[in-house]
Amino acid sequence: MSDVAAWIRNAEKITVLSGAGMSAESGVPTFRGDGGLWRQRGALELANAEAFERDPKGVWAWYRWRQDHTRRCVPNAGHLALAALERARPGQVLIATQNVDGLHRRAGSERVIELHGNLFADRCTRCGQVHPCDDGPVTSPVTPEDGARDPELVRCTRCQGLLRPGVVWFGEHLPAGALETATAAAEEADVLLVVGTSGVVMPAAGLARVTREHGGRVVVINTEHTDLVRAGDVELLGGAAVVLPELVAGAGIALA
Ligand code: BJW
Ligand code: ZN
Repeated sequence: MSDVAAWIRNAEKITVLSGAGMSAESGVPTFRGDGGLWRQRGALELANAEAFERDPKGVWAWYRWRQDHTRRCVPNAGHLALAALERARPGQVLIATQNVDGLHRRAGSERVIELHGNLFADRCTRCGQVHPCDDGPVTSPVTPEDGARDPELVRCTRCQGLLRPGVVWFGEHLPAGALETATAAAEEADVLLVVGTSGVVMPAAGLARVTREHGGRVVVINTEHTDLVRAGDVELLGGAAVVLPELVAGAGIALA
């Protein structure tokens, strides 16, 4: 831990790759493992284009629930520590997140690349128009227990096309420019913090290799060991909301 804090203190560029475990202590469920179930259906069963084509209402029910649930979640001490790090080192920190929950920005981080889109940016399947939905009231339209009610299918105000969640499903391209910006940041990074991801989804998981190949240090922070860890990396086992504040404070940066 003290070595890593010293690397952070001395780094000119710090990049963060975050995954679902980053928000676990905020109460946002992860995808894989015990947390990834909704109405007895696996998250990955629902988070894909085929499921949406087959059963748009069923998939929307899950996403409306997630929108509603996520609005009630607040950034945890890990998100806040990364925001403090960026405030202390403006222009030197970039977060490439696989998360669609918006919690890094709500914590105050500004240089955030959302590799897998955003939960609150519904998009038209026909014309691509984005319909932001992040300022609505918390309405509890559907809960996991509420199996009977289905959400309304919303249509685009411009072309009447069906709206879909503004996220990236398997087989779909990442948002324009997102991977390029994240890759450049991984190349430049003196330190890459890989936080709370199982590291099985490409191309995000490949960013760790990019940093290693360019001579940067890779620090993997996770509650469990993952196959992302390679010789020369440092693995810090623990929750993101515990490890990140310790690390940032250890680098001499005030958290508040
Ligand atoms: C804690 C903790 C705590 C718990 N503290 N830690 C190369 C090789 C092979 C396949 C591919 C390849 N390139 C592309 C592919 C295909 C595919 C892919 O990767 N497949 C593999 C699975 C085999 N990739 C794609 O399709 C991507 N698109 C693409 O590459 O486009 C290019 C292209 C397109 C078309 C033609 C040709 C090229 C798109 C990937 C989209 C992923 N989408 C999802 C759903 C998003 C929508 C939504 O939110 O609903 O993204 S899937 C899901 O997995 C979600 C996540 O962002 C992503 C990663 O999951 P993550 O974040 O790692 O979560 P978990 O749950 O897996 O892990 C949580 C971790 O936290 C665990 O390790 C815990 O231990 C830990 N943890 N509590 C710290 N408190
Ligand atoms: Zn449209």
